Amino acid sequence: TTKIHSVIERLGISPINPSWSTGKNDDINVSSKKITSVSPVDMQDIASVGVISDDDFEKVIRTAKAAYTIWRDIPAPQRGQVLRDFGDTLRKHKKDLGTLVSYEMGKSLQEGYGEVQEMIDICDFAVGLSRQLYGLTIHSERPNHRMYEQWHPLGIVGIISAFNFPVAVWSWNAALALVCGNVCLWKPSEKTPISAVVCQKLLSSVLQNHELPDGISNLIHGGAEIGSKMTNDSRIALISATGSTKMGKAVATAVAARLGKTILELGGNNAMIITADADLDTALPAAVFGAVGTAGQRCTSTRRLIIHEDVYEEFKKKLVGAYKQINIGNPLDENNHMGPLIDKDAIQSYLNTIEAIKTEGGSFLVEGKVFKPTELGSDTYVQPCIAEVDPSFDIIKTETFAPILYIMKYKTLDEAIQIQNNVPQGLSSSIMTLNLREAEVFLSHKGSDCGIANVNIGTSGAEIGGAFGGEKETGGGRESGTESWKAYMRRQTNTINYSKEIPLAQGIKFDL
Ligand code: UN1
Repeated sequence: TTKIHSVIERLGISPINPSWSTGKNDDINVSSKKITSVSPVDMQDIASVGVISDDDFEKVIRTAKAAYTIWRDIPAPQRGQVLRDFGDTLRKHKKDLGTLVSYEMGKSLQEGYGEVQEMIDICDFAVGLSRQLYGLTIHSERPNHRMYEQWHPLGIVGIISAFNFPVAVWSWNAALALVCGNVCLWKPSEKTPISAVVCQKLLSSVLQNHELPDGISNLIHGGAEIGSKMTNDSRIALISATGSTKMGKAVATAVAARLGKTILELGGNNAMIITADADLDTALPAAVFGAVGTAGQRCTSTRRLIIHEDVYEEFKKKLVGAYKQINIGNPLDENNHMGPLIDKDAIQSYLNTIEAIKTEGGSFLVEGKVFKPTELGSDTYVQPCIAEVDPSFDIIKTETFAPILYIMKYKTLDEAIQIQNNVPQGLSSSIMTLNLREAEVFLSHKGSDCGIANVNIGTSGAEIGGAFGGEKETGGGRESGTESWKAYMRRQTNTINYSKEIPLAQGIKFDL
């Protein structure tokens, strides 16, 4: 705790932080409701933020709109330089910010650092992208005409982020949205607002060094009511939301009603298929990290292992052995693999799911339980558990954000793929095999139906260079790499006539 207090001091976190920030201007609305961030590590209060009032929300939107008219005029490569400086700032603060993320969210210190590394990586990506916002040229069917398409920014991009990646997921959205010429309005999870306060401070200082106005990056705080204020506000052109499928459906409905744009990154129910031709020694750490990393609270966490009957017993034994080696405890201690769940509600859904597994007839290879490490005053630590289930169970079709791993048996690859796809979600998937045919079938159109399909690596830990997101109830959005940037821009098709005629398309004659 002395260590975390010096980190909090170095990062300049006040005990009470403003309900909003547009840059150097922010405000503490003393009468506003407060959200106190409590660390799941030891149940200590970290700091508080205010909930934004209606008047302040208007103020923030006004500032953002004004900033947009300036920011969109700055050439994209120069906007890229701002992101480059932000990346360098993050490099400087990686340890401190990573430690805060670990303490506020409860993920292991290594994963806290890893999250900041993802931010640095996306900044690098954004710098390159700032010179590559390419549009196509098209051959016109008319003589002496030229067609092309160009990409323009949208305006205000709203970012609603989840507790499990309190900083990285924001940065994927913000870095691309900003390079594309948009301004951002971020509402972080009310469970992890302090990490967001620090990110906003760091980015604001970079923007100020470039003598840019307030309103390019904006932070507001609140719960679902503020989220719904954003989704219903037609001044926010795009809402990029990460979280549960339930939340995503509410966002999609509200934004669709005003014909706005969304990027949705929702629940996953990710499976690993372990075939008879798998290298079980690599499958084991991949499966265990996928299932217990971030205490099973990644949207890419491995929730289901679909194991060939010939290697089932052998792998089961290895798995149970590996679970005995997992150290659970204070995530700031680098010897621990796994920290706590985020809060009491998460514990409740962990327990409910365990009950549901038992009701359906599942049996536990490693039993789940809640416990309280003696030196820490928190009781949101759990034992990661493994349940043997039948693929027909209902419970395995829902995502529980906890380290509960289902294992099941299969005979043929077709059957394994059918089991893997037979859930409403479609985020990440993987196959462990040294058999080329099996791997290629899994990656083919009749294979995995997920947005992410891996061979011989696990379901979690995607790199920022690829487009990140999934199908079906995962929401269909893509963030981060390849062409995800296009979702933050509007496409405009331009046809230019440099002839002295006015020929019509499709050969239509219109003689005057
Ligand atoms: C999430 O859980 O919302 O692929 C994002 C991964 C990380 C991102 C997860 N790069 O596991």
